[in-house]
Amino acid sequence: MSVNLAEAVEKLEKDSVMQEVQKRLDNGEDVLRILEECRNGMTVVGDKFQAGEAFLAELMLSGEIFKEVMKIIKPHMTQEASQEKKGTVIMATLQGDIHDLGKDIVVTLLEARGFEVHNLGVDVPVGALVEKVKEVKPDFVGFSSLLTPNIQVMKQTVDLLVENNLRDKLKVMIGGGITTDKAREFVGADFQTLDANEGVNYCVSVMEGN
Ligand code: B12
Repeated sequence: MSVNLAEAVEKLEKDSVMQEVQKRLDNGEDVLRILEECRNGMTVVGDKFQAGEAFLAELMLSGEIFKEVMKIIKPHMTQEASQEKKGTVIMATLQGDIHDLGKDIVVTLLEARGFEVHNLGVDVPVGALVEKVKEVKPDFVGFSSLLTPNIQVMKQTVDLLVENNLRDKLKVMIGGGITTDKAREFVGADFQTLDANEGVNYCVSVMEGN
């Protein structure tokens, strides 16, 4: 019998989630589809938290389950790793925000498609990001943001890139649960998405001059 993955994540049924993910991997199901279903379950946990119907511990547990899922899914995402370097990307979750699950999916997919990725982690100070841009001169900078106040921090960072004459030399992309096209405009980014693969396709198409 097939298990509803999003529902199992929502109910925090770790064993059932892991068994179902393994079964689907064995059946050759698309890994991004599996991740999307898990993400949908986590969104419900988040909504319940917001409505006061779930505790922080439950939010944390949903994150832990997702990390375990990523552990078994990751080898299936890196198989097609390309030898030729496509471009350089700096990825970060900026200061004030420690959510990293979505960012790390983007990192894995970019690496699998041949990009050199500098993953600066979470809670990254604005100044540190700008210094890293000076050092590695990337083609892209990607911000992952899950907290509303972080939109202001992304804008501050892009403004600082402009002040340092670094903005014209790179593309800025943003993603993560709370980002929208309106947020992209406010931040001054080039691209926004809620889909990791779409972000990677954007980088590929820019590098190919499309
Ligand atoms: C798991 C989780 C946590 C975990 C995080 C674990 C971790 N290591 O990341 C923990 C428990 C630590 C946590 C803490 C908190 N959380 Co939280 N959390 C969540 C939850 C349930 C899931 C987030 C997630 O990982 N989703 C799965 C990933 C895969 O999805 P994703 O990030 O959107 O990424 C996908 C795409 O967006 C895209 N993507 C992501 N980034 C990027 C970047 C680029 C460049 C590109 C191209 C694509 C891309 O790729 C991914 C796959 O397609 C959300 C609920 C929600 N609706 O999102 C709340 C949520 C984000 N949390 C919330 C809150 C309030 C908090 C806390 C403040 C709670 C508290 N009182 O302490 C703290 C904040 C701590 C901090 N300073 O950051 C709120 C934020 C509300 C807001 N609008 O500001 C949410 C929305 C819950 C809610 N509905 O209230 N949280």
